Amino acid sequence: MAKTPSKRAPAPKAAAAPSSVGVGGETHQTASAADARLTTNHGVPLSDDQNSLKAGPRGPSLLEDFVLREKIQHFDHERIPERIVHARGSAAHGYFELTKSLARFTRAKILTEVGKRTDVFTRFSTVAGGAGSVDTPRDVRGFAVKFYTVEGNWDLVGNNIPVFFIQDAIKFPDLIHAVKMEADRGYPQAASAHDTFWDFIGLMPEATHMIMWAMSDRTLPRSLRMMEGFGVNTFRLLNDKDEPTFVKFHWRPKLGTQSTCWDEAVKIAGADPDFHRRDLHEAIAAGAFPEWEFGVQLLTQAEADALPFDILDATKLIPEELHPIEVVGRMVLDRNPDNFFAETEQSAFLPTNVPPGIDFSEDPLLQGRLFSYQDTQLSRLGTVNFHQLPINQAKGCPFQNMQRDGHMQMQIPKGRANYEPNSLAAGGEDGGPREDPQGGFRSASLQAEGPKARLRAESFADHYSQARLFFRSQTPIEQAHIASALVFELPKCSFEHVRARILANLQNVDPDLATRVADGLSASLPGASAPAAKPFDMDPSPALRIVGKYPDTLQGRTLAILVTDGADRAVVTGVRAAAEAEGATVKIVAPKVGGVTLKDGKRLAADGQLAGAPSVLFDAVALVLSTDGCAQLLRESAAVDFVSNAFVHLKAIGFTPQAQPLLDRAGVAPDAAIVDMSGGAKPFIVSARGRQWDREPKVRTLA
Ligand code: HDE
Repeated sequence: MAKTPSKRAPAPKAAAAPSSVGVGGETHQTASAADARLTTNHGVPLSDDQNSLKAGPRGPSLLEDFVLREKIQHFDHERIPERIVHARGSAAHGYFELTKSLARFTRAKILTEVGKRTDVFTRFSTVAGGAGSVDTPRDVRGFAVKFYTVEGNWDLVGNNIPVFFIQDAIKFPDLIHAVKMEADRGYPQAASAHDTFWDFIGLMPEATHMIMWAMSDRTLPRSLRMMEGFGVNTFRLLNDKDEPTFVKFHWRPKLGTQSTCWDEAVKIAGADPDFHRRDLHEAIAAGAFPEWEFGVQLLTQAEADALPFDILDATKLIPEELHPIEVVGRMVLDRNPDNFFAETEQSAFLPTNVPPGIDFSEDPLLQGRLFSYQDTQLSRLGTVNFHQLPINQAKGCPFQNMQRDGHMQMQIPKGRANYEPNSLAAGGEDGGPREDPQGGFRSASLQAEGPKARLRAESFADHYSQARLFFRSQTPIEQAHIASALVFELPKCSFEHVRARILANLQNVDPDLATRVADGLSASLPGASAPAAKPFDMDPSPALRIVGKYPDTLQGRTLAILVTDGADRAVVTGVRAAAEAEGATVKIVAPKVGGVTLKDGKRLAADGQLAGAPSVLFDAVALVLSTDGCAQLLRESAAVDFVSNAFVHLKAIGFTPQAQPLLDRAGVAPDAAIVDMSGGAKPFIVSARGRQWDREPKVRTLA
C-alpha cells in the first residue's frame, strides 16, 4: 500500500529539543537534546505527522488513530473563555526596585527593602473590546502589575485613569453590559459611541467625572509605554504596630504621558490593529526598556477627613497639589513573554493578592472587586488551581497549605497530613506549615458598626465638582478635545432624549462645555439637571494635564523617511543619524518593499511599503524624494495620504525641495514644523520632538 511520504526531512538527531516550562517555573526539556522526535502528549514517538490512519489510501479514517484524535482534540480546545472585561491585553516581564523605604508606614518588605529588585509581570489592556479587537479604540486602559514578592504575590490591578465610572460594585455588571456590544445586535465592538452606553451614563451622574477623562486624550494613548497608571481605589498601609495610613498608588512613565489624535487613532486601527502590542514588543526586543516611577500619596485619617470629598469614593481623586505624590520606586519592563497564551492570557490578577502590610479600604467598589477577580478565574481558567500555572505562581517564596486536589492539580503533595493542626508531618506537633501570627497577613483592626441596609454614604453625593476640576484644569487644546470627543460620540447615540440628558448633566460641569457640545450637535441646550449635591469649585490642578507635561523628546518615538529612486543618500543618512542620536527609531518607507536605487546608484533597503506603512504609524515624517520619484508619487493616493495625514495629525514634516509638488497636492500649508531640510536635518528633528498643537485649529473644527 502506497504511503504519501512526508515532504519534510525527519528532524536531525542533533537538533535542539523542544522545551517547556515545568510546574515549578524551571525550564526542563521534554526530550533529550539528542532526541528531537515528535511525540504525543503522553510521550509516544510519532513515525508520521503528515497522514492520518486510513483504511486504504483513499479510504475512511480510522477511529483507532489516537495520534489524529489527540492532536485535533487539543486544537479544538485551544481557546479558553476570554476575560469578561479587559480581554485584549499585552504584557511584559520586568522588575520593580524600591528607591525609598516606607518602613514608617508599612511592614511589607516590597515597600521597605530599598534597592532590592523584585520580578514583576505587567499586563496592559483595553476594557470593552474582545480579545481580537483593535488596540486603539477610545477606551480606558488596564494597568495591572503582579509583583512576585518574598511575602507572596502583590497584584496592583489599576487603570490609566485615576477614577472610575461608578461608586458601588453592584453597578459594575450594568456598566459593562451598557458599554459592550449591544445585546440584540452584537455590535459595536470596542466602542463607547453607542446608544446603550450613553443611556446608562446619562442616568448615572456619578460617572460624569470619569466621562471627562474618557473623552480626553487619555483614552487615546500613543503607546503603552507612555501611559500613567493608578491604583484607583484607596488602600491602607499597616506598619509594625499595625497603625494604618491611607495610600493611593501611582505609576508615571519616564517617556511622559502622550496621546494620538482621534482621527489618527481611528486610522491606526485599520493600518495596524496591533499597534500597541507591536510597539511594546518591539521596544523591549530592541532593548529600549520602558520605565515608570512608582509613587504614593499617603494620608492619615485626619488628613482624609479634612478633604472636601470622600476618599472611599472611587469617582474622586486626590489632587497632587493637595497631597503630593512621593516617588518611592521604579519599574522597568525588560523581557517579552515567551508564549502569549501561557503568560499573557493565563495570567490572573487578583486585588486580593496583597502582602502583609498592605490592606484594603472600605471603598465599596474595591470591596466588590475583592470577590470578583478570584471568582472570574474559575470560569476563565476553569480550576481553583489556577495559582499553580507558572505565570501565577508565587515565585518569590514558597506557597504551602492544606488545600488539596481540584481540577488540574499540578503538584504532587507528599505525606498523610492534609489538615492543620496535625502531629504527623515532619516536626511532630510543630510540623508545618503553621500560622505566623507575627509575620503573617493581618487586617487593620477597625471598628465597623451601623444599620444593616443598602446604603450610599451622603459623602458620595457630589458628582460634579471633580468633573469640573478636571475640565477646568485642562489646557484650551485639551478642553477642545473633550468637547469634540463628546460631539463625536453623542451623534452615535440615536435617542434625542438621551443626548439632552447628557447635556443637562454637562451644565453642572461647566456651562461653556455644555454650550460647545450643544453647538456641535446643533441641539438646543437644556437647563442643568438637579444635582444630588451642589457642586463646588476646587483650585485647578495642572498635574491633570497632558499637554505641556511630557518631555520634548524623540525618545521612544518612531520617525519615517519616505524615499524614492534617485533620492539623495546624504540626506537620508543625515536624518537617520540625527533622529537616532535623539533616541528615535527610524523606518525607511518606499513605494516597493524591495527598496530603492538612490542617486549614487546604490540600493537602499526599505522597512515598509508605502500603502502598508501609512504616516499614522509614525511620530514624524521626512520626505526625501527625487524629482521623478515625486512625480510618480503624485499619482499615488497612499503617498498623498501619507503627507496629508501627517499634516492633519499635527506632525513635523521634513522635506527635500523635490518633494514640494507632493506637499502641495496634499494640501500642506507652511508652518514652523514643515521644514525644508536643504540646510540639514537638525531643524526638522527639533520640530519632531513634539506635536504641533498650533496647527490644529487650521486643519479641523474643534468644538
Ligand atoms: Fe476590574 N475586573 N472590576 N477594574 N479589572 C477584571 O478580572 C471588576 C475595576 C481591572 O490584565 C476581571 O481577571 C469589578 C477598577 C484590570 O488581567 C473581573 C469591578 C479597576 C483588569 C473584574 C471592577 C479595574 C480587570 C475580568 C467593579 C481599576 C484586567 C478578568 C467593582 C482600578 C487585569 C479578570 C488583567 C479585570 C471585575 C472595576 C481594573 C471581572 C467587579 C475600578 C486592569 O474580575
